[in-house]
Amino acid sequence: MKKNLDHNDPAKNMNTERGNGGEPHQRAEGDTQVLTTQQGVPISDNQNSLKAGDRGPTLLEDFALREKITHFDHERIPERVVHARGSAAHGYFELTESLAEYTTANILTETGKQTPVFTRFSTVAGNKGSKDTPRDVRGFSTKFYTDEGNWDLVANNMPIFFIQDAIKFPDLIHAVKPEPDRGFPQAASAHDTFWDFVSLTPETMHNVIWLMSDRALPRSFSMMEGFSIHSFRLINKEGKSTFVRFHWKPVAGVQSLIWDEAVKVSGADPDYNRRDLFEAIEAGDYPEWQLGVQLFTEEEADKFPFDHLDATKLIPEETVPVKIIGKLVLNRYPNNFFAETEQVAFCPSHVPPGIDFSNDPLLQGRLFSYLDTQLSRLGSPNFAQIPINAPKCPFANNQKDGHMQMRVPKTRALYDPQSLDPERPRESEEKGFKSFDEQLDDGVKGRVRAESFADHYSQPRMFYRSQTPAEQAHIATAYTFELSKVDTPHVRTRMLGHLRQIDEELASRVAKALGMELPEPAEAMAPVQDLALSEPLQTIGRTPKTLQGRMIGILVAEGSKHSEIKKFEEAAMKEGARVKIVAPNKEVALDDGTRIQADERVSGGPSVFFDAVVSIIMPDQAKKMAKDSATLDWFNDAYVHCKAIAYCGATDEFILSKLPVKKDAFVTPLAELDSFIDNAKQRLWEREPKVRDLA
Ligand code: HDE
Repeated sequence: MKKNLDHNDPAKNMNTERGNGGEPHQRAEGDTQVLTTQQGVPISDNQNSLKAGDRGPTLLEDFALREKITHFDHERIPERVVHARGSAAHGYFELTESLAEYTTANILTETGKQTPVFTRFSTVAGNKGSKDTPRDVRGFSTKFYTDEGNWDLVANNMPIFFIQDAIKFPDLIHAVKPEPDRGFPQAASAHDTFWDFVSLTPETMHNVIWLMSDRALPRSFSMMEGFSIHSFRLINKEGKSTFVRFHWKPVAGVQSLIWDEAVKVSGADPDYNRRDLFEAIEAGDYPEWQLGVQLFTEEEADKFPFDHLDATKLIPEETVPVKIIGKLVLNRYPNNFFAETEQVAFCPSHVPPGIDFSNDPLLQGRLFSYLDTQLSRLGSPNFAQIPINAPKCPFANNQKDGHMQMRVPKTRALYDPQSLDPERPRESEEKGFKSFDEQLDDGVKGRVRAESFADHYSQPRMFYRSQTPAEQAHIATAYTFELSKVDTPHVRTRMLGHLRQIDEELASRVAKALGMELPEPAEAMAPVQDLALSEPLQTIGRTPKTLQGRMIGILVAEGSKHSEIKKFEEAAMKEGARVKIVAPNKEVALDDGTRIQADERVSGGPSVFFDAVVSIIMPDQAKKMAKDSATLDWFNDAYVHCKAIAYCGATDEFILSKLPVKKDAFVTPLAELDSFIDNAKQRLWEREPKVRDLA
């Protein structure tokens, strides 16, 4: 008898409309136009419950009502304990350089092949409903549906982590989450418990300084780097191992918000990054990254002035260059947020044959945690069968039963070895995953921390000193802001002691801005080294001159010149920017009689939404708008956020003249269209110290 293994093959159950796996045993939604119950019974009235008489009691027998309400009552599942707020997209990965010399994994050896992927970006500390723009680390997880099983590259947008050993993770997270007695602050590290913990845990200093940097405020998901952090292993045909660290490099370059902007964005649009991802994909402006690898041998690693198994250390690109091997393109927004973005389950232990783990003690703890937390979050060991989690290659095993089992194996023999069913799957020595034959030292069992993990200050020092002056000012200002929210004096003092080990000038700036005396430097467990500076750690210095992924706001009003608006729209879009029209009303009539619909009203579309702004308004309108604080903020904010502004005569006369806006190289009349377009590709950082009190 032919055995039916179809249910093991999600490819055969693919819902073609969505292309991301369907529901194996149900007709796809949309097959019928008639509303039905879960049992498929057609519903005649979805507006009124069943009652005894017009004004009588509702009847318990109304199964349609009970089923609908019961399902609704159970719609929520627990959110992720960390990285709860996330946004995701489908896309593909294409390998451009084969790593066949280093690994057998098909995904890293078959050039030109496109593998489907699902990528989820997240903040770490905030709840699922929190804002997109807190000062926080961002998650960057990618599930590659390879033909040898799923590979999850569960990365962050910073190349190092706060702690060296997984046993400290619950402490770190308890410290950063809202304080348990008061339930605030939400999605913020600026409070006593976080700074208490980190100031007592010097290994956190490197990630903390990244958290104080502009990297913690990404302008867009498509403008973030991603890092595996840990070293993994690649294993080749001969069983030889090479260490690897994975890097995502955004084609749009790394760009960030200014803190004041992030604060205002979070009020005006808590979904700022999510909306940007959605709108970019809708517009065909697909976010894209290069995949890079740092490859090194055990012998090379032995020469690094740090231990690569320590997740608080990055490997400078000058020490091990990043080799670009492929590209990631996100080109399809999920159809359903819950089914896909919420239910996706990433796990760093999902690797195909040819990729293996290192002994990084943080990674080792992660290999346990993700499956464990997902069992409680998704409620059943069968969550791997949810379409977004199921592999797209054939899969088969003897696992059975459990809540929400979707598979219906037709066999007597769900065990191994067995001799009753010759068609059941067997292990394969040739194809199967094998761990690297690592020769282990005969160490002594113990709760230990390697001495090679002891240097906590040299790399944060290297990071700070590698930044541009504007970035250094942002870092000092961020420490000042965060520590000003700490009420316990000894916690602030202890932090200043650490900053003295990182950089004396940084410590003095922060102490001065806080109005505090500098304490003795913290004790260093290992000598602090002056490591070579590394330019790729900068962001501002490396902003690409492009409008790709950027958004231009054009302010218009009744009677604005249509031809002028079109000129700016066309010039911006030609260079890859998206454009939004902002006006005092939702609809306006332009000078040629055309009625247009504004994307935003001025009060709902503040200039923090845009990378550069243009104002094309007639004098009567400008006079009126100059009385509106939202309009004044629109220009003032664009100016203090160092953006390019193109203005018309009326804007200049009635609005800019009322504001402390100085005509610098980035504040230009409409006639200078070309220089506006050029300026819109970056910010005028020289303006910043003139408009903001930086530490
Ligand atoms: Fe995670 N982390 N993590 N983490 N992590 C989770 O798994 C954990 C760490 C990262 O979009 C959880 O399914 C431990 C480093 C991302 O769904 C949980 C430790 C890095 C995401 C968990 C770390 C990450 C998570 C919570 C220290 C960067 C979101 C929900 C040993 C390389 C994945 C879940 C998504 C999620 C545990 C440290 C990245 C609790 C124990 C380092 C991007 O299992």
